[in-house]
Amino acid sequence: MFEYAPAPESRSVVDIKPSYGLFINGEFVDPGDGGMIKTVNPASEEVLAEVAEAGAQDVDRAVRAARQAYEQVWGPMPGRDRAKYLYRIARIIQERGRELAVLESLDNGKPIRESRDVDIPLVAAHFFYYAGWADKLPYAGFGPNPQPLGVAGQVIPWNFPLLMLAWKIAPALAAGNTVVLKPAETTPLTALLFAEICQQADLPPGVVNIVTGAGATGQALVSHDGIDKVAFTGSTEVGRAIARAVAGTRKKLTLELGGKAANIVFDDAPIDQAVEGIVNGIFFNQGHVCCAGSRLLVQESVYEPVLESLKRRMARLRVGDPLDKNTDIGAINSAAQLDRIRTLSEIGSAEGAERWSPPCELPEQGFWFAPTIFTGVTQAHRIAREEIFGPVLSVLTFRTPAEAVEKANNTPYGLSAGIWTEKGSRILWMADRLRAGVVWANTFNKFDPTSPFGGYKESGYGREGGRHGLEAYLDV
Ligand code: TAP
Repeated sequence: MFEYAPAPESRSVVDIKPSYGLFINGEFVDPGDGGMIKTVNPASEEVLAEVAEAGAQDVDRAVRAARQAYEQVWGPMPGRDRAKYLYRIARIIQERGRELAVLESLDNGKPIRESRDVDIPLVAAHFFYYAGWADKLPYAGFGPNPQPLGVAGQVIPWNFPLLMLAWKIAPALAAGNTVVLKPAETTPLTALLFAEICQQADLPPGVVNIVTGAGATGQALVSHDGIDKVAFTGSTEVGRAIARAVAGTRKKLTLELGGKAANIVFDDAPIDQAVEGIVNGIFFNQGHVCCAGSRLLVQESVYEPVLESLKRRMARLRVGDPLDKNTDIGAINSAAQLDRIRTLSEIGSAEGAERWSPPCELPEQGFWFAPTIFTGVTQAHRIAREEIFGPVLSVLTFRTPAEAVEKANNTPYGLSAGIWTEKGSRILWMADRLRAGVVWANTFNKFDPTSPFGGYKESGYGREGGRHGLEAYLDV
């Protein structure tokens, strides 16, 4: 597994400061009523920096700055001028792409190949895409004069730190809102670098405010009276608490929550191509993906060849240093997440499923988990029902397309699904019946800023991306 290790991408391309304040009203300021928290590199457990933990007063200061910027500058600004700022931000993201990718891999643990080739290009693409909408809102199909909502409070998770920021900030700003965003406690650094990019782009002070901190900071933000809109991505449990907190207020709410997607392989699918899609579906980003294909449904007649080929492919996956360009699976983002993955995997074995991982040496320091599959899984098993949010795949079988649909839909979630088959008619038949916000056919984990993304059932409501993503930030 570790035959050859070329020089890792140098971390010297990024300048990490020992300590960061909060980004409020266009400048970095010390927290008034909060303390400091450390953020670590999950691949080494080395402390990367300390960041401010915003208290309720700090959040209040950020919301006031956002309100003033909304009323005096950003709200009244013509769309074509807002677009100029968004294009400028998009270009700076491209120019500083290498720095952003290295910082993302250091703070999150994801392989540099993914942060460099997937995350950062998509971040820039979101800003370019929504910049294009800023002066065309009257033509977006929401009536002749859609209005911004005001100040948006946005809370994001740690799995795609900068990409989730882009999904939230780009449409909000294009529609004329100002924002206060809280990144996840374990991955604040690229949001703070983004704050520097806002300064570099001369974005008017207060349009974007970044308040770092833990859950309590998020809670203070979503329950603040001065915000008009809450956008949250994270767990279903916290999403429920937020829905309760905003119920009966004037705040509009969108929720992007968990998932337990079925990746469905029919017997006519090209096996090698399907296996690549299975691997990408569950091992991309260590499986820390809300729409990960974490339940593999294989048609019984091809179960043996698919499993054999999948195991062969898994044996070639390289787990290790996220900054090494040959790494396929990086570090698990935190000790807490590693613990959750371990616990659910042990429950999988205890409930009778058969566990398999390729031979795999894991580094001693840091948080690691070998790519793992469970076979002999039934729908009653917890590993088939609960989101593991790690590199762990549960394998089930089916006989008929109707049974595949029934099993795929047998989950409280409904974010995504994948279908592998040569038959176009079957793809359409399945897509009509799968209760999932996104259905991929003969591919998986494909994202594009022009496509709306979001869930059914307990995966949340509202859409991000595409024209639909604007609606969440407009009074239509
Ligand atoms: P959460 O624990 O829900 O955290 C998400 C964010 O909310 C973090 O910034 C967190 O702060 C903050 N937060 C925690 N408690 C809060 C509260 N009471 N009020 C307001 N904010 C609060 O989720 P996570 O562990 O970061 O992410 C994993 C989950 O997110 C998975 O279930 C995954 O499926 C889901 N997810 C969904 C999507 C989409 S698009 N549907 C995308 C990514 C992830 P701290 O980080 O400081 O705790």
